[in-house]
Amino acid sequence: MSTTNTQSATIDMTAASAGLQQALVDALTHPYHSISSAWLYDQRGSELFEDITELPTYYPTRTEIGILEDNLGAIAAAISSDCLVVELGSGSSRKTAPLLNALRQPAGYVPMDISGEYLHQAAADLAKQLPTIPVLPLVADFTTAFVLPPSLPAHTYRLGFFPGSTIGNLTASVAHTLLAHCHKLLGDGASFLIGVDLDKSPDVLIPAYDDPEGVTAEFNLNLLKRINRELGLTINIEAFSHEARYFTDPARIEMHLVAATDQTLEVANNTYTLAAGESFHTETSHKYSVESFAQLAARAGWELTQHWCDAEKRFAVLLLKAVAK
Ligand code: AVJ
Repeated sequence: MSTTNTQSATIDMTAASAGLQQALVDALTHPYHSISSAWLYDQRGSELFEDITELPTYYPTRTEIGILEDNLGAIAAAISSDCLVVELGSGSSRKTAPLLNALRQPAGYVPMDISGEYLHQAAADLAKQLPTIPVLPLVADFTTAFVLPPSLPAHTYRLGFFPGSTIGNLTASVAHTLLAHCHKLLGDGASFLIGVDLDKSPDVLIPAYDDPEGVTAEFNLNLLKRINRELGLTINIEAFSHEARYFTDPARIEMHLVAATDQTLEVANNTYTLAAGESFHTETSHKYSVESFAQLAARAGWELTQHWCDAEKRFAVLLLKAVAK
């Protein structure tokens, strides 16, 4: 490691902040200013997302929980006993206890999340609630080629569980890579239970991502506050406004932070400008149909066997089975 004076100024920066600075510089050096949505989820961002899930206009979380509750019996009946449950991006694991309770003798539960602290707390809480099921937390990023913990309880099959329509944050190509990796990792006879938000009228979608209470705006603007705090910058947050935009082909919501007036940003001794009306694109949330998602899954070795929706067909929970190779 170099110890020159010019580098010592950056030595206090954590690895995460260095990554954030790189993401910001990348966004500013490209004509289209895109920043990965992963940066939205610092401590405050995660809290704000939890608040979003309670908003009247943000239907996905409560709709998915309703679908799972209403169909637990049918879901459990379709999944073999002695199955190891692997949850991707488990977070608070709040949708998992009812599922594990309903399954016939699950062999164990592997909650997986990128945030270690959050994960271990959630895993400990769950182990208390379900003392007979071995819980083996795994700190990993599901967008990489992750592997399972080396010593697992004996089991016959594996079930992937990926609720929340988190897969919607991924582009079709990254989603394909993830599904193909899980097909390999979960092995023969595996199942995959996955929550997918369905395409619908922008009259419903836009308020879900631009609520009258302004919580989603705060969630989006928190990225700039995080950047200012972690990178020691002075971006004028008041000059930016939150926008949710709906697009087709592929169907998606995009979140943007739009500059009202020309902005000059000083980052790592370089000056960048953002003209009035230009934006940072901070998140994409893809919307599928059951058929379009089934096609994506089929290309990655998964066959749609059953699915469950709410009465208004806003959200779907899909059960996929691994096609034998
Ligand atoms: C956590 C990615 C599923 O896309 O609906 C909610 C994130 N962003 N409101 C979604 C989010 C703004 C959410 N996911």
